[in-house]
Amino acid sequence: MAYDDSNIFARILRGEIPNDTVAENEHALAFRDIRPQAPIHVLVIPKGAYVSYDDFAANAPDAEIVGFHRLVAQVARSEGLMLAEGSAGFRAITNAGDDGVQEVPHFHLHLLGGRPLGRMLA
Ligand code: IU
Repeated sequence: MAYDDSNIFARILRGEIPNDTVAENEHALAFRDIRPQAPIHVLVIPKGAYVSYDDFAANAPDAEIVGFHRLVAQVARSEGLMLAEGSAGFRAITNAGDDGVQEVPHFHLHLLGGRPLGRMLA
């Protein structure tokens, strides 16, 4: 699927739409989901144009992949979700394509926590 830069997260990255930013680095932006599914629900997106996780993992430069994941860790730490620092846990997921029920076609990782999240896979 070709990347369409009219998607809402591309518009957030261009500063056309406000967002509740949690953290940012050279390669990625983290902001609160507008429809939170848990007390902590942060989306982390790369600044580059990738439709979905597989596109990002296959095509992003190494520095962007590392920068993205370091921002995930930074947010996990600042939100109190790090297991090594006493957190009860969290979930990190990414939806891809129609079967994955991906709503926004710019790769994003959901970081969820702050309550027991239940079993996800039946
Ligand atoms: P997806 O199904 O993994 O693509 O989920 C998209 C998420 O983006 C979903 O949780 C929305 O609540 C969230 N979101 C948002 O935070 N801000 C927006 O303007 C829009 C969607 I549109």
